[in-house]
Amino acid sequence: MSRTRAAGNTPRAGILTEDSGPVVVGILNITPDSFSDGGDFLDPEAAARHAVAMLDEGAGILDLGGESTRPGSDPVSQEEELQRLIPVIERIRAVRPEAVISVDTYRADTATAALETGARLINDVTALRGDPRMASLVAEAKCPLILMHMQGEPKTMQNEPHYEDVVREVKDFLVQRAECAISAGVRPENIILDPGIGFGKNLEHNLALLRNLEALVDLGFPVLVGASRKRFIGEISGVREAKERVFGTVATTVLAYEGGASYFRVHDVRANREALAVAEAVLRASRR
Ligand code: HH2
Repeated sequence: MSRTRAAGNTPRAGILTEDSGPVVVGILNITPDSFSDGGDFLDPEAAARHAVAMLDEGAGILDLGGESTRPGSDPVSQEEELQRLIPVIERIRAVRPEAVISVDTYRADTATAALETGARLINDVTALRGDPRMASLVAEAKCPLILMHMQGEPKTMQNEPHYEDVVREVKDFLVQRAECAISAGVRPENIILDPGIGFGKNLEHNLALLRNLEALVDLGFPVLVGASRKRFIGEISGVREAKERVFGTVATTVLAYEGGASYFRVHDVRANREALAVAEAVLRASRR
């Protein structure tokens, strides 16, 4: 049976409760080189202010990153990653202790320090392949875990992405990574799956995944979509400036919600939150 959105059939897992609707995940990149907001939030005070603004606009989760994974990016040292993340987590916790903070990292030591400082979710773009200690750490912490698909690695992933059948291959990969997480002791109800829009994927691949999200939703884990401001939106809309790709991003959010996704990782919280509220109301209305 297809799980494509109709009222009341959202898979419940991670931090979702029985009555939570779609969850907006606000992006906070504490980096000098992220593709759309690099350098904007390197100052911990500016980062914390932006975090609070996103919470006020309706973000249910904040996703903090200390290393860009944009195409062509280089990794940073773990020390640098921690120096960027920890002061910002501390500041957010001081002013909004109830905020749900996710950390975008593939390093177990970074995840440990972030969880100790008050983060509650781990967003691993390598789906537990980046650090052999990550699976057991998350299992022990009993925290939600986002498993994302990526072909290749950020430095070279957009050179020539290739698939026979992108939807089937992404689905098979995520099934295998979820099994790996569960066998390491991660609770199934803590797993969130993500097709990894733009990670080793061209325009056609991204569109196929967004159009066929139910292939992932049908696996029974909640699905997160992160299309915000990405290059394929610029290719379609002709908007070159990443920060101005908000309207195209909103289209992906609404369609992904209709396709069954539960979490939406975005830079522009208010626009996506309002669009989701309207989409939710329409989809809850009865159909003749
Ligand atoms: N996309 C980015 C980073 N992390 N995590 C998940 N789970 N899903 C995504 O689609 C995803 C992600 C890339 O976007 P952004 O954080 O805005 O840029 P950068 O990697 O340049 O910091």
